[in-house]
Amino acid sequence: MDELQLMARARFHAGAVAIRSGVKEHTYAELLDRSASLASELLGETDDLNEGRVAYLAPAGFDHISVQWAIWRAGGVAVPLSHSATEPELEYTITDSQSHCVIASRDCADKVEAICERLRLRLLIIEDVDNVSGQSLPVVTSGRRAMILYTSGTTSKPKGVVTTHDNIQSQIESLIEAWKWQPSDRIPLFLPLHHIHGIINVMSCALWSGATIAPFRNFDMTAILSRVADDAYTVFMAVPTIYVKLIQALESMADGERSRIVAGFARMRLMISGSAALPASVHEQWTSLTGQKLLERYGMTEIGMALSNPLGGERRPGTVGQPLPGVALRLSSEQGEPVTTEGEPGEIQVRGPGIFSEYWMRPEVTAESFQDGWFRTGDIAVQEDGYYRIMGRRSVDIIKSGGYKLSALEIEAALLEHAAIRECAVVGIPDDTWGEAVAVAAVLNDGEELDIEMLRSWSRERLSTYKIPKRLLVVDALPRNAMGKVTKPAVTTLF
Ligand code: MLC
Ligand code: AMP
Repeated sequence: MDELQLMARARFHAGAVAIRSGVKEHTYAELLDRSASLASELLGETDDLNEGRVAYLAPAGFDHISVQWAIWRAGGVAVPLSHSATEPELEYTITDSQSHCVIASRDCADKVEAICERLRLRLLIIEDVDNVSGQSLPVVTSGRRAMILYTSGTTSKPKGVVTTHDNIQSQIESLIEAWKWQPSDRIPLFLPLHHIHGIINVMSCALWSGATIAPFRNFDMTAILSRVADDAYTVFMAVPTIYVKLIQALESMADGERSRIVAGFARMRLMISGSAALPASVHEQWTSLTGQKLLERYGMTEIGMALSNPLGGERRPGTVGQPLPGVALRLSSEQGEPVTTEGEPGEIQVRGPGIFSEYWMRPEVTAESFQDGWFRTGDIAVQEDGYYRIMGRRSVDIIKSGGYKLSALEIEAALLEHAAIRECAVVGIPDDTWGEAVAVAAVLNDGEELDIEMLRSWSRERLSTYKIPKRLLVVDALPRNAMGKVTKPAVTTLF
């Protein structure tokens, strides 16, 4: 096959509207044309990027998608950057991925200009690239690397998760089958586009199906709700924090306005929650407000989506359903034995064509993440009446806040650079809106003083908003184990 499937499918849907932003529309044909021009600019004198990494930063929309497709069509590996990242965080992603070029929209360029100058990298401004026609593009086989997404975890710096075109195709096809995506679907896209939820579940599934995306720069609740009332969308995907915020907003509205919006939600074909645990109480509140039963599913950057409540059958609050098409899943005990008894907890391990190929430039970490060919997610679950329920994570160093995965170790490393802090331990504490909020217990250097506001304003230069501590507890000493190593006790004993 000469062309990647995504582009071949776009040709099939050429005249359909791929993106609708207010009154502005872009067809699939326009995406194909624009991405070909950008690909040709990226290629310059070469005929194939040969998996060279290209980092990019642009708001959700026509330019963003054109750039992603251009990188793929030129044979490159797409490295999406985060809008909320600080300069040191952006520089880390660009250098760790060894990107040779950065593409930005004009309004985002100031975030990467200084980095590109310092690292002597090419900075391509999307709006400066002219449209050209008749360019020849390389044949990109689907086994090649396609994307690197940065994910936090039990290492102090985020790791690059590499997926091939084949991995991505499997992840998409599994969801198209399970959730019956159709060309008539219309979905708002407000989740960040440096994470799998926004990139695969929303953007790529919609584009694969010939559906229409309505992009937003971020979660603009007022604009989105007014479109919901007008029946602009058939499918809706969000993290639990967003449903909590929506419930709060709907409950504080005047009756007339609320009933118009609620009726819009009620008419949607499908509403999905994922990326963090959806409390059963939120699930039930949403149903009583809108009549919609949210479909909760479970996934991870490294594996795509793995478990889902059914489209057609019972959607059980507090559970994540059953394995999705193409996903083999097992629970493994602490001793590494398969768990086969209902109600007995084990680590979720996954196998299948959608699983990532490697952590970028970290062969040892990649090898440690698999057990006999099964990817070890670090999430603990049980099976109850045939449905899986997530119980928590193996590591306290992983925090999920607002749907973002955060590494306690990364935040600790940043905070230790503060002159007042001698030692610290970062943990996630339960939070009704954010799922977990970042909290820090710190031992100060002699004679130093620190309060949460001082710490937060200092952190702003170094950490993305959602990594900035929300609580600080100054302690005389941190708890230690027999070896003298700091341990993290249950949060209730700390805060
Ligand atoms: C922001 N704030 C937080 C916070 N994030 N406070 C506590 N904890 C957090 N995590 C604070 C800010 O400091 C600010 O406070 C105020 O909240 C508003 O910030 P904001 O950034 O404007 O918030 P908002 O726009 O409302 O964003 C919330 C959100 C966003 C839920 C829309 O966090 C989001 O888009 N999350 C989705 C992340 C995602 O896509 N994850 C998927 C990963 S993939 P102040 O005081 O400054 O006003 C994955 C796999 C899978 O997980 O299964 O899908
Ligand atoms: P990320 O590494 O950002 O892709 O986040 C993946 C992690 O999000 C998983 O390992 C889980 O811990 C968590 N997660 C995703 N979906 C759910 C869910 N429905 N319930 C509980 N946790 C979830």
